[in-house]
Amino acid sequence: MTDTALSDLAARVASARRVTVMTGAGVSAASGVPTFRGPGGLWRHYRPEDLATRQAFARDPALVWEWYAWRRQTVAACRPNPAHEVLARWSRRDGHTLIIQNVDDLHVRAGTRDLVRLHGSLWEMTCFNGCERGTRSWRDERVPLPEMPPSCPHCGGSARPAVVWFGESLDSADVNRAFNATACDVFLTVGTSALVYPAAGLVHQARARGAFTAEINVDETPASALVDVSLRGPAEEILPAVDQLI
Ligand code: BJW
Repeated sequence: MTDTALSDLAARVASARRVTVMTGAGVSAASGVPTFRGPGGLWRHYRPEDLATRQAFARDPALVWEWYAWRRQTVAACRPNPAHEVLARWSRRDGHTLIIQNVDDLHVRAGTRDLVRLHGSLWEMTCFNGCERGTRSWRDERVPLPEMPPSCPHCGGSARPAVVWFGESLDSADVNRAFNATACDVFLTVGTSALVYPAAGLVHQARARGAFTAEINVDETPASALVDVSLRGPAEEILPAVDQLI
């Protein structure tokens, strides 16, 4: 990463009318939240693709809830880091949209305004059986959960985390908002492996619609070759550096 790349990105963000940022698990890594993939990304010997599905939950709800309970406990002890804080400040500017894949709520706790949440929240639940009242999510921030696995307060069936698993559709209103936000001057993708769709397709959309595209990541991703500038390094250092130059 060069100083020129940093100052180029800062100048683009400063002069843009519309800036869209999309984050992934890497933005919370410095807060102590494990990422999904890469070193330390596995829980026991399971991959997210083995646990984050409706089929996995139907097969073994206790196992899947054990994973979520462990993650809730981990996240409860974490605090937003400088990357969340910069993005929270930027969210107060007109024309700024933050799209998040993270379910840890650290962007919310940093004070971000008006974000587009693609994959739900660890702190909300719905009814796994889809009972009428349980299709609307409810918030439960208790750590540890008093009942494992937890049940739906409406029908007594299984409760599930209100997150989007593989093979499930994202909320169409959120997808529309995210798609609309790809009509921007600058599209910046931060701390995501750019492997999971439809989120991973947004940077392609933004580029096709004429945005200047940039990536911040400690490693190369499938988006690296596509974007106009790829800044290699930790989000919690690069975002404050860009912010200082604005
Ligand atoms: C740092 C750093 C630091 C570390 N600083 N960086 C098109 C093509 C192919 C497949 C599909 C497709 N369309 C749909 C699919 C299927 C599927 C999919 O994408 N599969 C791929 C794996 C191939 N998608 C879906 O099923 C989606 N649904 C859907 O499309 O519905 C329509 C449909 C239905 C039926 C059939 C077909 C279509 C739903 C996807 C839901 C994803 N859910 C999860 C779990 C959420 C709940 C939970 O948390 O438990 O979301 S999976 C997991 O991956 C989580 C994340 O949000 C998501 C993305 O991961 P992320 O955030 O990028 O994290 P990592 O760990 O992968 O990467 C971290 C990065 O940070 C790394 O690059 C590090 O280098 C970096 N990093 N420290 C900066 N300090």
